[in-house]
Amino acid sequence: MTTNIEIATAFEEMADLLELSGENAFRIRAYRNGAKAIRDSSESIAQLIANGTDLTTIDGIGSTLAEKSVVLVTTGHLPQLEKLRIEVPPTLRDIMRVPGVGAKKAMRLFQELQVVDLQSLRAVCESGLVAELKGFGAKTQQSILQNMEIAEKAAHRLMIDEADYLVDQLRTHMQTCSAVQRLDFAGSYRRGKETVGDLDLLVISENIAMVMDHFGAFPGVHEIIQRGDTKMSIRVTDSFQVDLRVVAENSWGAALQYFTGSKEHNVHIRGLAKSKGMKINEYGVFDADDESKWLAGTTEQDVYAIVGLPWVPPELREDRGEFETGKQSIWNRLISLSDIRGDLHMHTVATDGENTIEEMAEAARSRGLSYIAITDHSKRVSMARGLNEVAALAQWAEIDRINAKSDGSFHIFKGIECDILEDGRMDLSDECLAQADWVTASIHYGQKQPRDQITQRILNAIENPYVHAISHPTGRLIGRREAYDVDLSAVIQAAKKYRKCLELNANPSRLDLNDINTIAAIDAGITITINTDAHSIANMDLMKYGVIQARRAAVLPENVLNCKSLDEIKRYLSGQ
Ligand code: DGT
Ligand code: CA
Ligand code: CA
Ligand code: ZN
Repeated sequence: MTTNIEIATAFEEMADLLELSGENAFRIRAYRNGAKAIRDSSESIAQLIANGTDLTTIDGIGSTLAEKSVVLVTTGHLPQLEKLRIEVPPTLRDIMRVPGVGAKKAMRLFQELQVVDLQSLRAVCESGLVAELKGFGAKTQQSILQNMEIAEKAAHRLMIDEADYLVDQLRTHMQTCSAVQRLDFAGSYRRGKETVGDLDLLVISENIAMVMDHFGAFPGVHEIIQRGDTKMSIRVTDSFQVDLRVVAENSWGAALQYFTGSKEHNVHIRGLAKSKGMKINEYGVFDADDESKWLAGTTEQDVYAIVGLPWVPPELREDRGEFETGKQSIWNRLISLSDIRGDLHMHTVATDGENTIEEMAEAARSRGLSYIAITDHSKRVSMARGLNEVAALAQWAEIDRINAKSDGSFHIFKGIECDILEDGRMDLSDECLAQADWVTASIHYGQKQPRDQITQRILNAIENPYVHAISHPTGRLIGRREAYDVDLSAVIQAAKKYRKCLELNANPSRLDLNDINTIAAIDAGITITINTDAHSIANMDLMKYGVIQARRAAVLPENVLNCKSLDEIKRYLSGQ
């Protein structure tokens, strides 16, 4: 049966190819919205079609997409897509994704320089042909070359939420195989890395053939790459690989440890084992002098214990100090999702969000939180209809009214995501900001300014007495846009001095700060915030990705402002 991922992928490709062929924006958006609705749907579209359900009842799906979904599910083909693929090389999609290129430029590169993929784009840039194209120039050529590197790296890695989605699908599928005794995902996914190069699935089973047959029958399979004695690899979607390894019960811990990695962590642990006269591999821990002597391997705990280590949380396995005894005592207190008590960055219908203040509050409450801050954009962000002083004050008055009706167990803080203007001033007046409970400052414009200027803008914001935190301290979009050129250690020092927070944005395509930056912030003694920056109720579920990133930096609840209870944060914000 056709999976939701397959339908969504087809519509996303339609949208891209239509954009390349210059189709109108309205039609393109319909495909993108539809793809997203289908990807996010918890129900199987194919099943709904089989039941005769009218797909247009799903938000985001109109009659055209409903019709096309039926065609795709019943015939396995989408004729319009196949026609488009002949007119426009599908590999041009990679080119339009290169920041600064886009659909129009991609099409011109194709028509005028016969560029069809990233490889040929690199070639024409390096030979200087792009610089000579009208409307391109040497500067564009240079920036394409730089940005291509980001795009090439991103092309074959999934962001953590995409990996999560695929893991759920694979888990559900593999669990229906009676030969599977136990399964888990190892590799970078288990370590919580922000992007994942491939998935590493481990299974205990005594019937390898049956497990492999079942794996090969995963509905999302594009290709079976190889099938060996204990290892099998498949390709799902265009380019993403999943490795399966079937292991024996008494090797489970050793295999899980080995394939979770990282490589650096494993090199270190192998050295440690060697120094103790042992040998460690994916089958177990053995006596170095007599390799037939199996010493451990059933559980990960056993493997670590025999080399004299406590069990290491997977997120910390990067050989960044996890072998130093001094650091190990805090591991049982690493932050987890249940430590988060509130969310201090989110948007409503007043700017570019999809839900009202009350809807956001209710959604937060139902997720077990005791407070939120509403932080809509300020006026400079005109694209999102940012609030001016009058509108901000009106919103805060509304929040006062909503809070007044509450029983006090949940609180909405009056906040604003105030823009740091290109010249370094705050977008809203101090008189206005002084009336907010919570001011988080962000850069949205002038992101390409030189290092000194960007850094100075953020320092100005930190020094402003009404600002509590910096949102988007790096501004990166994973796989799409590099961080701005900011001196983050200067920002960290200033945040420390003025006792301001830096935000670890939990959105999986942002996650500013990254793991290394988070470590630096925590080491400097900064309190961070972990916020979803939700633009809808559904976005509130992204909090877990921020927490995973924080765990990679060994963050404890006391390092995070929004782990404070409602009473504690009220006291903190009132300066007591
Ligand atoms: P990824 O997939 O690029 O996001 O990163 P990982 O860490 O998942 O890397 P991957 O899938 O190549 O391998 C998973 C783990 O298995 C890796 O962290 C260490 C271990 N591993 C894989 N291949 C080898 C190998 O040839 N030698 C050693 N020592 N370890 C390996
Ligand atoms: Ca992997
Ligand atoms: Ca792998
Ligand atoms: Zn925001």
